[in-house]
Amino acid sequence: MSNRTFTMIKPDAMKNGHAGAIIDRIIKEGFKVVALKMTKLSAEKAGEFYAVHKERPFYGELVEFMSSGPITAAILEKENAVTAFRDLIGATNPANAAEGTIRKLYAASVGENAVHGSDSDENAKIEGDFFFSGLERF
Ligand code: FUP
Repeated sequence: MSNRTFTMIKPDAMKNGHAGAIIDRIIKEGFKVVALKMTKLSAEKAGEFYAVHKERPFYGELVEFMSSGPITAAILEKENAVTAFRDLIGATNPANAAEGTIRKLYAASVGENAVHGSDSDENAKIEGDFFFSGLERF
């Protein structure tokens, strides 16, 4: 079990001014931020990041949304980071997310759901490498 996961604060949460509160919550939950940057995905890069969903009906909207504005990307460290972080963000659809989770607090819909969290150790590594060079992680 790896102790790192990858997250993005998505364009909706960035636009609505929730980035600071979300990062604060993540740190208070015991995650250490080992890489952090604000950036903006091109449609091409967003498509590449979500390539696993290429055949899904929501892929076009997902790519459009994720390239619609800046995001904050981060690598987080904690014991059992992937599982612990998915517990903290809650279900993909905020309507189904548990009380107090980040998506319950800040997300409006399944499409615009405030944050991303890696779903496996393997993807955490792939996604962290997608955004950060070795010089940008600590
Ligand atoms: P999650 O791992 O919780 O981010 O969820 P998924 O990997 O299943 O989905 C990735 C992203 O696709 C979601 F964050 C939002 C988008 N999505 C939709 O827009 N509609 C859906 O029905 C499912 C996912």
